[in-house]
Amino acid sequence: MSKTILVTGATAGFGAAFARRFVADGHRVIATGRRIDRLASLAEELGESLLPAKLDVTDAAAVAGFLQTLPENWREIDVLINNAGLALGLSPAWEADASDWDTMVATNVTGLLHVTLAILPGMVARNSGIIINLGSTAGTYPYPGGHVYGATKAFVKQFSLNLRADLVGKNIRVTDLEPGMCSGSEFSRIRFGGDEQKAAAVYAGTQSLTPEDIAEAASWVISLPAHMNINRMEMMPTCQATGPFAVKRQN
Ligand code: NDP
Ligand code: 8X3
Repeated sequence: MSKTILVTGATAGFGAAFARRFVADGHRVIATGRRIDRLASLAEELGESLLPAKLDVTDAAAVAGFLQTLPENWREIDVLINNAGLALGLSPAWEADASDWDTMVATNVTGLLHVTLAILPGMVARNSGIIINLGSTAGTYPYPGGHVYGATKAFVKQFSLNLRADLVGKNIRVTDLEPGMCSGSEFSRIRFGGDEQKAAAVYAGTQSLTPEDIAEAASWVISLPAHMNINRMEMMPTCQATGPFAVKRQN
């Protein structure tokens, strides 16, 4: 059955792949983000099943009033994909930029919370809905320079699980989707302030996950019978694994 799906951060990477996949699956997508030109191109590509709408998830007032700005027949959201997010920097914590930390928390944590609160009450009133939050392997496995980014994703994971605690018995599902290394998005370019070489080096010599792989996983989650909740879904490319504990030895 065709669903109405709200995707945050649909101007690039996973978000654009979600939009393409969900429309191909026969759903309607509200594609949001800050770069409206990108959303207009997606609308041109995908036709009337895609509604482009500007939304900065860090703008609390815009998020709170967002549903009311949509055409009336687009306001009942069946599926929310909380995808907008970013990492900034990879230097050790003591060399980090406080404003980068603030932006990551404002987007990955506060923004995700506000969007959830704008959409969840309608789902509860209809006793129907699916929320997929973009967590990350970084929310479980620490790595040097991952400090605040990983911590925001750990928050997303626990928030997802806690939402289910509130929603037990209701027909509303919540999944924390936790990809590992994934190329083909703007993630590393944004992390390294636009430095293409540094970004490319992250994926050199790997066959990383792709945004289409992540969309495949989300498409499956959405297609499941209503009584099945996937709590967490962690995925990595076969070239990646969790390593041993780091041990710093004295000489
Ligand atoms: P991209 O950088 O390609 O896409 C990020 C998207 O988030 C863009 O569409 C951007 O849109 C949007 N965004 C950023 N800030 C805001 C904001 N304030 N308001 C609204 N939208 C915003 O990254 P990915 O596609 O790789 O990442 C998508 C999600 O997946 C993120 O949450 C990321 O943390 C997570 N993730 C990524 C992994 C990876 O390896 N790539 C692995 C695991 C998780 P715009 O700038 O136009 O607003
Ligand atoms: C993105 C994956 O390992 O680059 O969440 O942090 S990682």
